[in-house]
Amino acid sequence: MTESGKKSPMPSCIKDGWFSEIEPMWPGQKLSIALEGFSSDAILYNESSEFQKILVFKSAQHGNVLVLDGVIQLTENDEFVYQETITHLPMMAHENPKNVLIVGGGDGAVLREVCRHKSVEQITLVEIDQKVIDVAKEYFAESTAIAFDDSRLTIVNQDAAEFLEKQNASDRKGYDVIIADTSDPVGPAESLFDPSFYEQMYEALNDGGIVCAQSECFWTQPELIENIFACSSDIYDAVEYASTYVPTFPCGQIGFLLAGKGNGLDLTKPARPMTNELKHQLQWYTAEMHSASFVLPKFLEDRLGLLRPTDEDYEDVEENDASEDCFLKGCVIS
Ligand code: SPD
Repeated sequence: MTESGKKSPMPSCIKDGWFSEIEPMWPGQKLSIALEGFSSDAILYNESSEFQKILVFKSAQHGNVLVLDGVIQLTENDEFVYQETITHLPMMAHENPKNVLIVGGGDGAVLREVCRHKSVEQITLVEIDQKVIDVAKEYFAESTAIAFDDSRLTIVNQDAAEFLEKQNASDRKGYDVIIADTSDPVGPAESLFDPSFYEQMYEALNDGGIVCAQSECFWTQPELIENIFACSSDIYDAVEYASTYVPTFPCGQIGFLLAGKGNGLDLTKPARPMTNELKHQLQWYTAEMHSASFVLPKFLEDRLGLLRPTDEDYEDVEENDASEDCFLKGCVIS
């Protein structure tokens, strides 16, 4: 039933008890997830907000699933991978993050992860669609939407590009970390993939500040990634691309653009040790995972123009050396 009491039409992405994700950004493929009991009774919410179609259903194997405009945003079963990666990469690459901006993130999961950091004093969450927050509080109350009561949080319902433009024109203090937890660049998040938004985020950072933005799948969107990486390299002082695995996202893969303001930043390593408390709370992120996220396939490194060691960086060892190791600037590679 809709909120006005009328029966909602069955969404076209659900047929015979299966949800199928079909999107022109990834033509020729569709991930399908079974509804619990293969029944439309498992549809928990199916309404259009001012900005998008919002669907929540209970799945057979993946817990509750949040879908915006027909695209999976999270399943309760695997969401921790994406949320921990997009959050703790920038939070741990920063030495002491105090003021954090979350762009989007209405499901509350990035907020949940940011709140684990005791150094944080202020969190601003700019979500254009309050309905996503309301739906998350109702249907993801025990998984993603558990930190909306945190006293450090301010919620703003506004387009994040407009929000930053206005804020940058004022003399408000900047952010240490900005996390752009957006949907795909179709619909309400389109403006958040524009180079001008990357400029706005740079301006909104403190010195030493770090941006981490959802940056799509390298199998389906390599051009978009290449463009965002190139434009960010013109704007920021340090730029990297990280990748992780999310089984219910297209091709099971999603990437993140990390970019920093200031000299001497190394985004590819944690800047400090994790507390034992944080270690125990997480399921995916570790210091090793942090570095490993930046190991990319050769074709993507080539597209992004990332420098790899050349043959001249290697020295062959003596032919009679039984180990046949070679040496790269002091590292042994067997
Ligand atoms: N193609 C799916 C990209 C979804 C990214 N947003 C996920 C939001 C989870 N907090």
